[in-house]
Amino acid sequence: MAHYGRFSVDTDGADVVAVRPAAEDGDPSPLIGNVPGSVTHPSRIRRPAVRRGWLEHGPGPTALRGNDSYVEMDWDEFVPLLAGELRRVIDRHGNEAIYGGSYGWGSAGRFHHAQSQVHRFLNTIGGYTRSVGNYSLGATNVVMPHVMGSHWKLFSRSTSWDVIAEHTDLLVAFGGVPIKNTFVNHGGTSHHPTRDALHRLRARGGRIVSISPLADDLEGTAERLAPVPGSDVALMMALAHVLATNGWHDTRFLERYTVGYDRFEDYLLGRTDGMSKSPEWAEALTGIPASVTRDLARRMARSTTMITVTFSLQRTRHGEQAPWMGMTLAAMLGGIGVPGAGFGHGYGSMNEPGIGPVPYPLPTLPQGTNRVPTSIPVAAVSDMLLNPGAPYDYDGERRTFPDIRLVHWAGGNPFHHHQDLGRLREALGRPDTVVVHDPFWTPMAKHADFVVPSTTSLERDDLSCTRNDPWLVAMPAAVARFADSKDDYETFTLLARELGIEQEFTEGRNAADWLRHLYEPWRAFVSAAGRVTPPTFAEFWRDGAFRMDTEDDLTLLADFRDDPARAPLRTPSGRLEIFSETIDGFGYDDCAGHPRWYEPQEWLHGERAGRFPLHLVANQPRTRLHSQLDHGAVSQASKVQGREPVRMHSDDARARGLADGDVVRVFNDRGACLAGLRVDDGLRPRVVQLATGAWYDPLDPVDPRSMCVHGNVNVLTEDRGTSSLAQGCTGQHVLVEIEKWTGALPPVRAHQPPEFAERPQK
Ligand SMILES: Nc1nc2c(c(=O)[nH]1)N[C@H]1C(S)=C(S)[C@@H](COP(=O)(O)OP(=O)(O)OC[C@H]3O[C@@H](n4cnc5c(=O)[nH]c(N)nc54)[C@H](O)[C@@H]3O)O[C@H]1N2
Ligand SMILES: Nc1nc2c(c(=O)[nH]1)N[C@H]1C(S)=C(S)[C@@H](COP(=O)(O)OP(=O)(O)OC[C@H]3O[C@@H](n4cnc5c(=O)[nH]c(N)nc54)[C@H](O)[C@@H]3O)O[C@H]1N2
Ligand SMILES: [Mo]
Repeated sequence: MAHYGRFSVDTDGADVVAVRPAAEDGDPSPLIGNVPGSVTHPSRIRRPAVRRGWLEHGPGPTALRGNDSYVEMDWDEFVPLLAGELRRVIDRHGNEAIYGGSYGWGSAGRFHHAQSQVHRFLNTIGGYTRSVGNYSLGATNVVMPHVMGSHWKLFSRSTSWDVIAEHTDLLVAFGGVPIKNTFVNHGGTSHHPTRDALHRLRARGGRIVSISPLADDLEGTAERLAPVPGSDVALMMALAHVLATNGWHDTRFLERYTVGYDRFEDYLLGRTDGMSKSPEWAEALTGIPASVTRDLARRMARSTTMITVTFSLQRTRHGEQAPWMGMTLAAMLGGIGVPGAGFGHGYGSMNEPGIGPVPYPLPTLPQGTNRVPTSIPVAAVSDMLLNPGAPYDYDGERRTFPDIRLVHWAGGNPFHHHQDLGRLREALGRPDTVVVHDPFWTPMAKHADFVVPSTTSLERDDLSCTRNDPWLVAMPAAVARFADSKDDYETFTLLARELGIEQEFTEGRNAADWLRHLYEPWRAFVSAAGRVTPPTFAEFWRDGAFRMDTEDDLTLLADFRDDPARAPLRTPSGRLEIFSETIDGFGYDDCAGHPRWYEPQEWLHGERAGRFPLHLVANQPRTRLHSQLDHGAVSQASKVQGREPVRMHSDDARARGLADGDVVRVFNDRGACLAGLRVDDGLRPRVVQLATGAWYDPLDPVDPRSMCVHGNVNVLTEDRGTSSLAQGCTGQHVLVEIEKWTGALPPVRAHQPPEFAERPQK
């Protein structure tokens, strides 16, 4: 099982040679095609390694990270060296000086989950500075609990695909419903129902409106609106304006289930700021004719309408506004809690929304307790490393950044997920020591002082399951461990032994014991709850899978609609908060008490567009999961002369003298990368698209702002939070210019290991 689907493999003993999707998946993900050959790929980390400069000069800030050679060594030598450095940092600076946020997706599997393992280990040695939130939903995770009482319910208890297929007449999809993203769900996914559900909706006569700069964000027939990227909230405001001015809004619903509509309406109609958010007002921002907006609003008011907003819309500056305004618009239509109507968030972002949840907890590795209270919003990592002691705002608090001396990473790739990689490289030069566990020589591993060779999920026994999927799946090791790699659990066990805390970390169990230990108490709990009786561990392992029950045919917030007094929301008012006293009380100038239109910086109407006239959408890759297995066959087949493809409308290509297949330079004032041009008239003119995930490959590793020759879009993006409220990731949008690359074509070395060196003489 992988995050992108369930499959079985053929091996030659050392590596996977073929993959077959699970039989019950009617629409398997092509991403599994990246797996063959990955276990023994030349980019695997063979042995523990330490950066040469660290061995020579010891811990300390350095510009050499990302620009140095490595000394391979035995585990026997490596473990005491790393344990000694952890001990030194704790003794001298305290546990708060360890940053163990370690954001990232790692691999599927409940026990060998790298992030859980590193957190459990760091908790055992006294705690660490952690991160809160994620890159996926940075804004949503903070704003929606204030205004809807929860964020996770939006996904895990979302209206089921079956209900949408059967009841929705009009699906208005901000960001479309991109099938490519539904290949994936965190923790694994056994079937892919989205395409079929959309097909059934249409077959019933339902209509879909895809609102997106990219035509292929919705497959099959749909009406399409392509507003200026970043202007969706203005379009939603205009739709709300038409409802309000025609009296088509559901005042009974608003009175009974929401608070603060009046204050919002004062803003909407321009009573507070003299600016009516009319379709004509919006047209100047969105480029969508006012008549089209009026017509759509009328249809929305007359039909069973589901409004859905992809995650991408909140991964931009002021990202809080899109889900909040989407909820507000759905509340005005009055359909929240009605089958097939209301609000959804993330249909087409992940395979989770629309699939029923398992109604009991899942087997989970306990991470222990963190005795360090310090945390940062996850996307503030460079800010923290560069500005120890500096103040910042977050969710109503005024906080200060801790002083980090050691960064410990397992299961994530900041050179994939973070913005402004030039700035990240400077930030990674600050701590005394950087530790990275990964199976592969990723760019992050190439910036580490201690490089720990991890196994992949194909080399170890594990079990997988996730909240919104019926299958608990055994993941027996398929091949032998590669070279000198170890499971992260084993590495942490060795480190714990060296530090004298092995018993606390392992509780006397090896990995096989732990699998049974996660499973059997869970089995007892579920059996006692009386719904199903899972098989014994031995039976489960023999059969390879167990089908749990899921709650199907859900309608989001149906219980709240039935009886808001009995099933209140966990907001201060118990209702949907169109106006939030709490948020208003924070007094932020970039996130007020009700949804508002804020003009972004990275967009086509702004001043910056004069210098960088193309709006780049940095979305999720169709051909891989993030940066994982970028060297796999499916990912490689999409590259153009070895570079990540960038898509552009033919008008824009012609204006620049560019042709399909050209290598181009994509640039702005933060950085530049090479990419391979694909001309595609499915894009809105002046919008270009370059997915995340090409491994960072600097032409000159000495220069932190060097051009990436491979096409990593995050050399271009701005490292700035969504707002003072959530400080979420804003990597989705960036302004750029593109020109033909006329120089010699530099080789792509991203998937090669670094230089190895002899041990320095002291
Ligand atoms: N510009 C821009 N940037 C973005 C986004 C965007 O829209 N635009 N999207 C953001 C989003 S939503 C996300 S979720 C992030 C994703 O960012 P990440 O989750 O950091 O990306 P991955 O490539 O999945 O990194 C996982 C790493 O774990 C390693 N790994 C796999 N198995 C194991 C294991 O068993 N042990 C260890 N130690 N390591 C393992 C893999 O080799 C890989 O290097 O990116 C974000 N970045
Ligand atoms: N194949 C694949 N699937 C994945 C992942 C992956 O790496 N690969 N990653 C997974 C993860 S971790 C996450 S969090 C989700 C992320 O899910 P999302 O963030 O929703 O995914 P994206 O592909 O980044 O964006 C979806 C679409 O939104 C559109 N869009 C962008 N900006 C705007 C805008 O301003 N207005 C409108 N109307 N539309 C806009 C883009 O055209 C884009 O294709 O995806 C998951 N699914
Ligand atoms: Mo994500």
